[in-house]
Amino acid sequence: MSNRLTVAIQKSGRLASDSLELLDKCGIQFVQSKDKLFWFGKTLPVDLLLVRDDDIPQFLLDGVCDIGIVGENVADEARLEREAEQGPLQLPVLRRLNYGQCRLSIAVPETQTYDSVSDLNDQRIATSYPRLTRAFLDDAGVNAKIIKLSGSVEIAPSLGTADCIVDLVSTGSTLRANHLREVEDVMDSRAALYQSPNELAANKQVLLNRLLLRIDGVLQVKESKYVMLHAPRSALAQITELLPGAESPTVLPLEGETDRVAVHAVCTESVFWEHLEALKAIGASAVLVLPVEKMLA
Ligand code: PRT
Ligand code: ZN
Repeated sequence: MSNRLTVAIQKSGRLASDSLELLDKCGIQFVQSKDKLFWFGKTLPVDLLLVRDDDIPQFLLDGVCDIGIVGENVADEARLEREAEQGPLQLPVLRRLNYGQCRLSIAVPETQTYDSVSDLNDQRIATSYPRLTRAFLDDAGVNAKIIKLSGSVEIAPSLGTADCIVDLVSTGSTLRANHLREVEDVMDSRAALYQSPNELAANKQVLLNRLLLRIDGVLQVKESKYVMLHAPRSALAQITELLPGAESPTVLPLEGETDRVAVHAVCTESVFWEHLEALKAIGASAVLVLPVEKMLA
């Protein structure tokens, strides 16, 4: 049995480069094969499968890969589809990631009046996410006809093949261009790291835990900043409170000063200009905000 961990990610598309970058930042380098389907991990026993995003949930459920990165929208739809055939299934989420954010929304033609979800009764709804849509409608007690389309869902109302749609939205410009208006949020989604429900061998579990620690470090680092400043000793408590996401900063003496000290802290949440202005207002000076390269909690 292989002692290498197999990770499936999208080969090309919206999640591809962010997923590769995440693994790269975790220190995994790959030998890229010519067919670009399987990449061998050089620096850790972690190999990559590069596939269409729609295949990733199946690969996880069938144990073709150990872990995989895919949008929650795709994972949930696939799980519901499989559950309809086989009954309840597990597709454990290991980490929600900080990219691929979007929402699955119901949109109606701009000219159509819409007061509440009950207006969808007896409507024809085009979507690539029939299971998620059905679950939402069932919860809302709505009885509508779902038309499954595999792409170009947004043009269905103008073609007359549907009355409204359920589709992914990020900026909203596709809806606007098609004279559609968002009226309900079916789900919020982002890329997530999933684990196959198949049990992992102990040595692979050790490897996975190691990888997860690195992923946590990478996710933390994105927001984290190292902040250095000078401050009156008397304002230390207030200063610590103003530093976003910082715990017990390092306090150092300043040569030749008795009531001013240097404060160093790792802020794990975004540091904005407003934070710096507030720090200055209570006596901080020489404030420096530095990026953090790597972090291991
Ligand atoms: O080839 P493959 O099957 O692997 O890729 P794909 O074409 O099926 O997927 P891809 O790469 O388009 O999207 C992969 C994942 O990215 C999705 O499953 C979501 O989890 C996530 N994601 C984030 C999005 C969007 N944002 C998004 N805006 N996926 C699709 N869109 C589309 C949406 O369908 C609509 O057509 O973008 C359009 C709307 O965008 P706005 O900005 O105009 O609102
Ligand atoms: Zn796809």
